[in-house]
Amino acid sequence: MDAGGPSTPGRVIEEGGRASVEPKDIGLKDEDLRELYRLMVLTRRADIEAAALQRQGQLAVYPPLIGQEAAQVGSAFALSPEDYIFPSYRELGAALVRGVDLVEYLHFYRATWHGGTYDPNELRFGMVSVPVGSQALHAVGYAMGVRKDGRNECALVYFGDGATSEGDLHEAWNFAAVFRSPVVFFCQNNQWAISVPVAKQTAAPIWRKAEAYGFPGLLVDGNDVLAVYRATKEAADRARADGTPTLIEATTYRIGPHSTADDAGRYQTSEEIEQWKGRDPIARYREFLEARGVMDAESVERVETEATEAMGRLREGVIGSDPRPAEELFAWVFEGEPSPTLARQRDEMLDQAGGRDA
Ligand SMILES: Cc1ncc(C[n+]2csc(CCOP(=O)(O)OP(=O)(O)O)c2C)c(N)n1
Ligand SMILES: [Mg+2]
Repeated sequence: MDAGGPSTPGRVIEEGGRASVEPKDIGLKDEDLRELYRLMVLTRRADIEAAALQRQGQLAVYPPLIGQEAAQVGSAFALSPEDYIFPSYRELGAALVRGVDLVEYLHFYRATWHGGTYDPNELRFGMVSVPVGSQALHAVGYAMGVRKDGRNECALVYFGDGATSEGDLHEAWNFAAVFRSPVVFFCQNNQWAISVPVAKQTAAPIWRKAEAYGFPGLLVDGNDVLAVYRATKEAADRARADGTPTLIEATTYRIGPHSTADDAGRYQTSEEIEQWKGRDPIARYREFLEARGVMDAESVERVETEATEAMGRLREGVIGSDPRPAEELFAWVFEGEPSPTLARQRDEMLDQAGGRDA
């Protein structure tokens, strides 16, 4: 795909709901188009629900993704089930696409378990990773293993614009290139890293950094779910075929605060937020679907009804979920017996917490 210059991100859905590419030419049938819409709506509703649960004291903290639904759903949907996703902390939408139980996912934000209680290997969706950029190294290491094993899979790692200032990303890019590791580096450039704007993060466009490491980089409109899908599909196919990594920069916007602990009104202007709300990825996609006759008011309403029911179950599940047994914190650090130091720390902690059932 021609990535264009930094001011012309790759796009499929044009003004007025027209498409510059036939969806079937990028492998999407009408039912896939409807599924993408459904997943984006469920993502938004779950995101709003999680933020509300935090306000009600049911979650300790939550980082909203509102505005980034197309970037997450379009990219996760483009992968094969065997491909492994390495998320940061903001990828509830990608988790949902993968079929991760969101109650289990939200255990992390309820502070009742570290990383979520789902099995990362079963759904090939790694644990929530908060140290910025660290998951890029995990993804490359995994992809190096995939290549050595000769498996037809790739890894996709999500990270933000801010993460590109971390050494971890640069090490990951270089290793991936030198060892031809099948990785898709998916940067959601949501314009902010907490209160630091992207202009203070990097002097050069993010997507162009790939060239120096020796693999393709491209810029895509992250609020265009079909453009994101196409770019990710091509990158994943290329990675599986011969181990070529790709860096995708998806331009989008963080409509909400960095997290529920942030006061974004201190640095984001309301004009900027309003401007990006006008580029809402779900409204834009719905306009496209309705213009093609793939969805109508009734099918749109059915998705809302399904989402309302799913959110009721999500609320109930989160509110009803208990802390995990404290000793589990120590259980899987080593395979087999814990080291003597770890066993001592565990026993001390359990004594202080009032016994093994604490
Ligand atoms: C190594 C490290 N440094 C600092 C932090 C604190 N921190 C958490 S998120 C964040 C900003 C990351 O911004 P970006 O990569 O753009 O991702 P976004 O939050 O916008 O999704 C920072 C500095 C951290 N978690 N880890
Ligand atoms: Mg960011």
